[in-house]
Amino acid sequence: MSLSPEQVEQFKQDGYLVIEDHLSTQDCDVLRERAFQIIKEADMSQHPMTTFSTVDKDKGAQTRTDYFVTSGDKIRFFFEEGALGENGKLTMPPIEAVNKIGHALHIFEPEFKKVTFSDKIKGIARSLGVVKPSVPQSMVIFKQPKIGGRVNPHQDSSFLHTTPMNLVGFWIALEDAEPDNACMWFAPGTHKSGISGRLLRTEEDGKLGTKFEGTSPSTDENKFVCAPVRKGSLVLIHGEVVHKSPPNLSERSRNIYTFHLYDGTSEWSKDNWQQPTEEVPFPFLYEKTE
Ligand SMILES: O=C(O)CCC(=O)C(=O)O
Repeated sequence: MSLSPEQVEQFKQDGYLVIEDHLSTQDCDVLRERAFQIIKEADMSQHPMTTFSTVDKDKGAQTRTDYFVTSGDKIRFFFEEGALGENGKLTMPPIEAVNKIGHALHIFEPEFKKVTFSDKIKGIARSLGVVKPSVPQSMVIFKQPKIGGRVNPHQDSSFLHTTPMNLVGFWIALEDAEPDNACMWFAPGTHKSGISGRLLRTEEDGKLGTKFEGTSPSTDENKFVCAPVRKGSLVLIHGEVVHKSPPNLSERSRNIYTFHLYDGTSEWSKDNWQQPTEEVPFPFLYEKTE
């Protein structure tokens, strides 16, 4: 239930690590089915993407910002740009249009909680020397057929920043992820030179917002290697490694479940877009004494 010294070394060297057969096919299907069920059960009529259109653009934009910035302790839905018509409304059923669900599946959804707080994950966190692994967020990313949007090169610690930085992404393929259906690409070694920018939470005149300070990583395209993985594989993503995924132009989806953890002995930045709330503090996988 832990990483071998070679795996730990590989992770330190490359900034990512593929672990095959982390979940069984059945486990993956349970998570996928539940994710689709959550969408089916949701009342989308009140979603900012569906309630606001051209009528009041400013109000609509602010509502969408609020919806995102306050989503850390909730289960919310974010749509593919390619699923929106000119009036800002969905042109297809939500189940085909959702880009991701976030960000508290690991809190409110038992199946996702079980996978996040499993002994295997605890063992991996221990192997990486995490003293007090704290889980700020989780997501299902659907990468829908044909319209699954591009994810530009980025470093996760730009968005979920701690001092010192020690964020790790746990990315689990719920379906095979291959070059044709937009598997992940990593630039090995780029985690060794810090982050190039940060997304900051802002508040002006009582209005929440975000701004990006610094730049996006300018990593040479030739440095990226693709990381095709089979359904059930877990990929560990160092918070500072530059990674991306292309649009999914294929006929098949590429569903994944991901969550992040950081060492709770470090400081969660007060200007991160996501903040723990009194009702839902960031849970720990274990405390050192366990
Ligand atoms: O799954 C993807 O395409 C992107 C995921 C990602 O970049 C992340 O979890 O940081």
